[in-house]
Amino acid sequence: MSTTIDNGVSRRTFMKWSGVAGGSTALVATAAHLGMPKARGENGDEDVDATIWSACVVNCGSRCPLRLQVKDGTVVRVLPDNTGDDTLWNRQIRACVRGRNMRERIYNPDRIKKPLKRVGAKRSDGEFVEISWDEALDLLADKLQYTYDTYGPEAVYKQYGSGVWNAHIANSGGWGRLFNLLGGYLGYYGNYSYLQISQCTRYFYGSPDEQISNSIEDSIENSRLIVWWGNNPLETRMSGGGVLYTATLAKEAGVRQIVVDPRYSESAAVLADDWIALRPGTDAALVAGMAHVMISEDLQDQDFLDTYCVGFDEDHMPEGAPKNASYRAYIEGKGPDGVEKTPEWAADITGVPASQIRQFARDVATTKPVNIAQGWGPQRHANGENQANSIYLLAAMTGNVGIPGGGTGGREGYLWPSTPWLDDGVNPVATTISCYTWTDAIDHGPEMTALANGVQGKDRLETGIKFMLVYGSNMLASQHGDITRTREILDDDTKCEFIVGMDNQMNASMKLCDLVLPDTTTAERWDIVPSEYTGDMAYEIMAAQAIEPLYESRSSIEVTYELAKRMGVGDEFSEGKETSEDWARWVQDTARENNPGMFPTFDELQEKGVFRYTSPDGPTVPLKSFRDDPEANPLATPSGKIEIYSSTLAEMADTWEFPDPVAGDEITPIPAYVATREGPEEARSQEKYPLQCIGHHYKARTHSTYGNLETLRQAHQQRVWISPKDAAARDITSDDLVHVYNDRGRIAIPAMVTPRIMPGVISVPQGAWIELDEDGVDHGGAVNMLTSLRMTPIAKGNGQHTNLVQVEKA
Ligand SMILES: Nc1nc2c(c(=O)[nH]1)N[C@H]1C(S)=C(S)[C@@H](COP(=O)(O)OP(=O)(O)OC[C@H]3O[C@@H](n4cnc5c(=O)[nH]c(N)nc54)[C@H](O)[C@@H]3O)O[C@H]1N2
Ligand SMILES: Nc1nc2c(c(=O)[nH]1)N[C@H]1C(S)=C(S)[C@@H](COP(=O)(O)OP(=O)(O)OC[C@H]3O[C@@H](n4cnc5c(=O)[nH]c(N)nc54)[C@H](O)[C@@H]3O)O[C@H]1N2
Ligand code: SF4
Ligand SMILES: [Mo]
Repeated sequence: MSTTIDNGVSRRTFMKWSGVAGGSTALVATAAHLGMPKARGENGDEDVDATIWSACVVNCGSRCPLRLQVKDGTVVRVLPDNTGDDTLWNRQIRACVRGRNMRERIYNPDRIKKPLKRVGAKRSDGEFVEISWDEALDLLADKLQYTYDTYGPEAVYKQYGSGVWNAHIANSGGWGRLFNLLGGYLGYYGNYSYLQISQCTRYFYGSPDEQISNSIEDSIENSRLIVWWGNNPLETRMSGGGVLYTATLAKEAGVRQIVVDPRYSESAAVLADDWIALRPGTDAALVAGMAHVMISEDLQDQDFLDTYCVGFDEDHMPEGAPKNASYRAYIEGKGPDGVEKTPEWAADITGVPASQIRQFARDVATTKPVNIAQGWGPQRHANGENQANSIYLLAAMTGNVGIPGGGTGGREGYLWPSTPWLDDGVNPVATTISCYTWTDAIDHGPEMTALANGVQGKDRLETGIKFMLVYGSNMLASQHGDITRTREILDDDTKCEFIVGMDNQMNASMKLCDLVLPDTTTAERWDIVPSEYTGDMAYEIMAAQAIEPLYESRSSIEVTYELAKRMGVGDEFSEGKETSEDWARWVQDTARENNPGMFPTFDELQEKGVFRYTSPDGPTVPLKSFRDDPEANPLATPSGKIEIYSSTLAEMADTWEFPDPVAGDEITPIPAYVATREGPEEARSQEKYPLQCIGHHYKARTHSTYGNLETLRQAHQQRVWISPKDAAARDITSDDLVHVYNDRGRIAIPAMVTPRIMPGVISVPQGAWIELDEDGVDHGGAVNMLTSLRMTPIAKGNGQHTNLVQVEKA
């Protein structure tokens, strides 16, 4: 008998009784409504059997401990961290509204209960039968072996997925280790978070990844100004252990703060002394306008530029560069385009008044030191690479790089954890694709080349993706671009022949798989959880098993071990470790071995719950050694200096191929402003899709995770931000149901009419759970119905914030 897997609680029903559309008189969802076990009172240890240290491990950029109180084998209460205090270096790592509702995720009706096998004719039919674990593992082993035998390891793909990113063991769940033992798999480079900045930084700073800036701990002490550039830490770093807390302390310490964002974000509202509202995708033009002011008023740090950089002016160009190719020539209108980049020129593109550009330029150039902390919103655009490099450039022009209180123009710095992740071993396959191009690799893999598609390690792919693992990921149907086109590609099962998913919630991507495996939640297994982007206070959290696995769920590391045994590599896989607890002990023992005298024992950590540590070198000041002695500590760029003009980029501009180019398919050796497909110019030049649509990361969810919690759906509604001007032109008032659409898709979503977003721009909080109707309209409000699969020019990445749309009343 086949069953269509549904979400359990009907969301439409919920929308009615919670008053989402009306925006008032919301009922509070009770445990009984949600089908969860009864909760205990608010506080204290009375009447519970145990209080167990656990954690929220989603990829929100922070991490939080949770104390799970258990009674009769059930989690009855979730309590936050109670170690530490309110001081900077010993701060309490208080969980946000999401983690505190963890019970609702553990006991959610969407939990996958048993292995499921597709029986629908098409993947998108979403029809499954329940099967046993034995059948599931046999099927999986067969398909995997068949793929290796028929197509070779390059046909095996492990999909990007960040749902368990920061648990040392669950992160890979053993899948990479297993595939490596079996012959390897096609890897990807970069990530959806910061693919563009991670690829372009190597040309600017010579760093193989994004170049972080000074930490906010350093800024509290030493900065006179922090510029949050396309950066919204109050919403994207919500843990009490992270930047939400340090940024607020910086505010209390009197450090001036400016936010550059098309939206008056939570960070703008709470932190900012000034808000610079610009059109999305135009940051490089704003920087150019500011550079014009600095040059005209001689405010740039010329000594720094002369000593540490190449490419700023004609006297400091790398050998072989053409005349008038410097950044200064570009600003003064002496470059190939012949256009002077005056504040008025920049105002026309960015929407920021010229007077404000002048003032902002003077502020940034004359307030010393300043930490320009760049978020990843600017680089998630069709011209994301130049956006990111232009913001770096501003830090260099003002001489803030490598000094206390200053910064590189990258994202606020942190201390990377010293605890080890599960060892995946070495992938025998060297070929990789950009993480955004897997739909291409399924659709027409063998046509993908190094020069046109960014294939690395090989000139051309030999085969398309034939087998795909989707673990801790909602990429197939929610988080990748262009949901409708992606579903079409996946529905053709002659292309990707087998898809296996493993999750603990029946998300929309699981519904597109051929085999679905029920994972445990963190509460049902052991792990060790490291901090991540939490600033200079790093920590580790004990995530102990609090309850037995629900239903027939099994932890991934135990499932991959079973599979390894079936496929003849059991011993190599386990090296004596069989359970999640064995592996958690291995993490702690290895951390202790690698860092003598530093970490507590496994048993001590189980008692303490949280262990905090800091760097003996003090707060993070990146590139300090380069600043102190550039001869002795050159950067890894060809010149050893900061390359404002990059000869490597110039060469790529000549050799890389752009088949069927659109506006923006262009590489420039300097961080020039490049007008792209679906940018502000195009918005103005036609009437069909006149609004720029971005999709900010939202406090209701971490991407799609927590998106099926009724409590959070009530607390933080899914609504599209639209300015009063654009709303009035369409006769829209707040809470009206509107349609947002373009040629790629259509969503139905309530409006939030607000002056907190600039005219001409709308924002759909990203990550909503899709609810497609028969016509392919999404009633969940998922922004990726509107986004494009087109790659950015250098990184071949996800310009998912670059979209043009129209909005109309439903
Ligand atoms: N339009 C647009 N799209 C975007 C972005 C954007 O800004 N705009 N942002 C991009 C970014 S930065 C990212 S990182 C990606 C994120 O995209 P994803 O990595 O797909 O993140 P989630 O949507 O949170 O999906 C994570 C999945 O992991 C599951 N999970 C949680 N815990 C466990 C567990 O213990 N075991 C298993 N097996 N699964 C678990 C969750 O249930 C969820 O289904 O989205 C990208 N997509
Ligand atoms: N609550 C919550 N926290 C999260 C996540 C989540 O989903 N929810 N996701 C986590 C993950 S995986 C990541 S990668 C990070 C993402 O962190 P970011 O990528 O920094 O987050 P975004 O919201 O995409 O963008 C940050 C800000 O940039 C603005 N912006 C968009 N386009 C432009 C532009 O062209 N120029 C400028 N100047 N600003 C622009 C947006 O309005 C937004 O306020 O957040 C992490 N934290
Ligand atoms: S979502 Fe992030 S900030 Fe919130 S509880 Fe989880 S780890 Fe902490
Ligand atoms: Mo991300």
